[in-house]
Amino acid sequence: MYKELMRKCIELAKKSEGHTSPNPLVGAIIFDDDFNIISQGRHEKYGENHAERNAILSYNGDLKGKNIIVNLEPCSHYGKTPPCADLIIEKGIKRVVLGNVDPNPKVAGGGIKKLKDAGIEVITGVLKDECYELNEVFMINQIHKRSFVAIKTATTLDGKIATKTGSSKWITDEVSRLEVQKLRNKYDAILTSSETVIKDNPSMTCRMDNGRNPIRIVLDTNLKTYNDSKIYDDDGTRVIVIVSEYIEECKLKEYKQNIEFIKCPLKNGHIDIKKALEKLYENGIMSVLIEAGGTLNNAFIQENLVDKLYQFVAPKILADNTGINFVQGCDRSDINDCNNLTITSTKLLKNDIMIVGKFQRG
Ligand code: AOF
Ligand code: ZN
Repeated sequence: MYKELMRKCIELAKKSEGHTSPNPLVGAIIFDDDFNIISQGRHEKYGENHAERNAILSYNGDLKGKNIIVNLEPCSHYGKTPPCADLIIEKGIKRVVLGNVDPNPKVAGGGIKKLKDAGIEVITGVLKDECYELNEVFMINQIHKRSFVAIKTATTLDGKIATKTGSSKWITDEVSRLEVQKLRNKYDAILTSSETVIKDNPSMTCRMDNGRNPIRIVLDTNLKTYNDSKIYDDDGTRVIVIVSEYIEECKLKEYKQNIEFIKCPLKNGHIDIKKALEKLYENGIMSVLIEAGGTLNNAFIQENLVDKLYQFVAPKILADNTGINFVQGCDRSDINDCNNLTITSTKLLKNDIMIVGKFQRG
């Protein structure tokens, strides 16, 4: 029964996708000993009430002797709101069931300790893997102090993303493309290359109902993208262009006012992508979805900077030697040199397959 309720907490929390960063997705449900749901709440938006507080405050009656289930340990610190653990104790709740311990050093077991010291029963680890996956971005941010990085690609069955002339519209169908919109809604930022901006002139916005635009990031070492590229439209969304540390100030001034420039050291004549990611994390970007071509995808993969791959595969075979691969740039003759992933899910969409894989990354 706890598992069933935890699944509901996860679904509840997911409704806030795209709105809580850098904070976690959290859902909380209050229930009685017969597992009847009394109240529920979620963390709706960054800076607002935590899930437990919303679940507690949306019920007017007495909560003495009731139970609460939540995917993340209740907090014990004074942040934007007072500690949720204190409120749970104050309301006389007798049992707290949770998924993950909070890795945030301000909490890190402190919430559990507070509850236990007050005589409350605490059950931990319910659906802990599913709860961790829900907050994979927050977990990586807190544990490794870096951004979570994913690649999204749309390929033919033979792994091509375009013909040599750049013809790529459309490989996958509209159902796959809607899934991409959901990803854009979920990630803090979309990152692409100057080549993709020049070739495809993408807008990289989220056109899903009730969606929100991700921050748009372009890697443009020598600033060769056009100022009137759609990606630079001033629509109130942050736009960041990462350029060489040697770029002249006067060149930056030729571009639109809404663009934030970040100067970055180079490595072999290109932006040092590891350093670029560090700078993005310093700039508050907790998760990055790379939507670019084979060369940039490969650069990130070979430097072991990717956590996750979303590959949309269409039932098409391009069968052209000169077509562009979704990762390219290596010269390998030994099959043992492959980059390996673990497939975490596959989903048959209308005509296409969505493959989600994880890379081994510290
Ligand atoms: C949330 N929502 O439902 C829970 C959180 O910035 P603050 O003061 O709101 O505190 C954020 C921290 O509180 C967050 O990093 C996490 O450790 C803890 N729990 N946060 O935003 C919630 N339960
Ligand atoms: Zn809290």
